[in-house]
Amino acid sequence: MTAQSKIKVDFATGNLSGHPLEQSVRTISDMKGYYLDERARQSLHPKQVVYRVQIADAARQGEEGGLLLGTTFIEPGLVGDEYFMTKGHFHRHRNRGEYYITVAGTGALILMDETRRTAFETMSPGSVHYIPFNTAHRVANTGESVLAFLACWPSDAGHDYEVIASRGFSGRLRKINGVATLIEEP
Ligand code: S6P
Ligand code: ZN
Repeated sequence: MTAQSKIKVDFATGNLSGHPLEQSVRTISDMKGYYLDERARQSLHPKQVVYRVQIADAARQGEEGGLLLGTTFIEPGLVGDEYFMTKGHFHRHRNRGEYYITVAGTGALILMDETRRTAFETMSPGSVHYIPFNTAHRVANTGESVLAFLACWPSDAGHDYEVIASRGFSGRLRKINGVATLIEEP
């Protein structure tokens, strides 16, 4: 007996199609507090999309032993000298890792361990990134086109946004003289 998979990935764009598919959007107004230059953020249209996330079979969230698959699309853009980026999170269950695979565009995966040591890996089509457990992760679009990446993570990982929302990462990725540079926070 053969069965047809219900979800498909378009490897040109990263777009998932089929169902069940859950989609969410983060706009400039959702990113309040995440950027250094709050006036620059306020000068942008509040409904400007920063990123979108598609998750296949999102109902599996919370299920022990399962895996989730999703695509994130980050628009190109800057808030002051900081790139459009995801909020970033630790997994609620800290001992859960994740894979990111870049499909389109260029960017940076910013990683911070629990001692607040921050580093980044550059992302380009085909690049594979392993996010170890106990590591906060955020992606910034450093290019001129949409950055799309696939993610695969344990369904029971959960998300802890609190630490990042309140303390941020210990470094910010900023466009300095045209170059993506990680600047340590004082
Ligand atoms: C989930 C995975 C991604 C992110 C997405 C948006 O563990 O890391 O699907 O959720 O890239 O980022 P954030 O920080 O807003 O969840
Ligand atoms: Zn994650």
